Amino acid sequence: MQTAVSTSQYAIELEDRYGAHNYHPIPVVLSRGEGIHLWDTEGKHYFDFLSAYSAVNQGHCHPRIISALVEQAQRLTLTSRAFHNDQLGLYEKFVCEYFGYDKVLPMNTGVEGGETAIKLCRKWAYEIKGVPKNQAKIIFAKGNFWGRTLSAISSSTDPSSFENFGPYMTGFELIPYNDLEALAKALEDPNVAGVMLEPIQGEAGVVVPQEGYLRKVAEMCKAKRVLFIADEVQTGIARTGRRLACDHENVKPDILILGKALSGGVLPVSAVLADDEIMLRIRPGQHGSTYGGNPLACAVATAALQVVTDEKLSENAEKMGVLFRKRMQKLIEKRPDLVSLVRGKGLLNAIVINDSEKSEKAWNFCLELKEKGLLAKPTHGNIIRFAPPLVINEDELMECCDIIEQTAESFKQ
Ligand code: IF1
Repeated sequence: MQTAVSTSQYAIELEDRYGAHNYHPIPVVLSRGEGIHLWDTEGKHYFDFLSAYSAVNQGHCHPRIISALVEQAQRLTLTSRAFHNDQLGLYEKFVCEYFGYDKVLPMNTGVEGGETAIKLCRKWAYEIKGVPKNQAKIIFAKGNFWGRTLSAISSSTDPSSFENFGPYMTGFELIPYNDLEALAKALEDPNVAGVMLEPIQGEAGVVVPQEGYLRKVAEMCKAKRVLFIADEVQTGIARTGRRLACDHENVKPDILILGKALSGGVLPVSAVLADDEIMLRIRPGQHGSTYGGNPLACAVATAALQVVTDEKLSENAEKMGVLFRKRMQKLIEKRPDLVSLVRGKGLLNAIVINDSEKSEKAWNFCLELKEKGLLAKPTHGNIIRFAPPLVINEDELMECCDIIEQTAESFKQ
């Protein structure tokens, strides 16, 4: 049985022949990762500036996380929740104390976290707030992305996410992101149960709301007895220079959704955190998942969070982010024809290529970056997200900025 493909070309051919065509990847076939480094099947080196969409904040194959994985994998990987296991309670205590909540509901993928949060919110609305049955409304922001399930795409404003997948989930309402007036208007409906937002919209192109937006959202929700649900699947776990992006404004969401880097990119682990008034609305047998809270995930997630603390990844993300945006600002001054702006927090940043949304420029720029040994991918059209693992040091960051600058200098389009 072949353990790895012989050449990149062969790998791509196999995927094309046998795999669903639900992605259009940058043409590179990766075979090894370590920290911020990736190598393709031919041994060519790359700096990773996507971090698997912020799932690899701790760096590829972090030794402490891998050893937690290997050690637990040789003992017990999955019991299902039909029985207890000796990892779950310890992990639940650790993660609740880490983020300051009464309880956690463990799931696997980020979108399952979103589905779980919405179920908790609706149930709380019917049983505590007194919203009439099946009338609960959840408010989302236009431009949101929280996954690919039928509920998630029912709140999407991106046709590539929802087109021809209807009919859609009801009870979802959309308002413009970063628009408090629109939120105030939407909150006049007494049946609103929750407002679910990304603190920074990732897929929309790293859209950072005005200072104080999250705090105002939380205050307005509280005043109307509506739950503020923060989707920190991409912005959480030190990515934006704080433990959570909500920490920039000292906001504690009523329901917190985590995923991706919760496991340091080793296996899918997500979590929904809330205090008892909300979390205890779900009674035994009313929600769950085969792998949710499995001992392997508990051991890996504990190690992944420990690494974030011990290696001060939030502080490093904050510091490196300032340096990165300074360098991109210089690039904008040199090549305003190519790059119009840089935005982001911590090490979740994006540059906007000075061209229409439909242009191929951002894609072609990423192909050039790949040739020069740096991997990134456009989000929408003309926006390139830059999100390296949070373990990157200043010298490495400067070297990567040099690559981006050299690519821009030689980029004629
Ligand atoms: C793909 C995008 C990013 C997320 C937020 C929940 C989820 C995601 C804020 C769901 C997942 C992933 C999905 C992945 C690519 C990536 C992505 F381009 F799709 F939109 F990051 F921006 N909340 N985002 O970003 O988590 O169920 O995937 O574990 O679908 O291609 P998941």
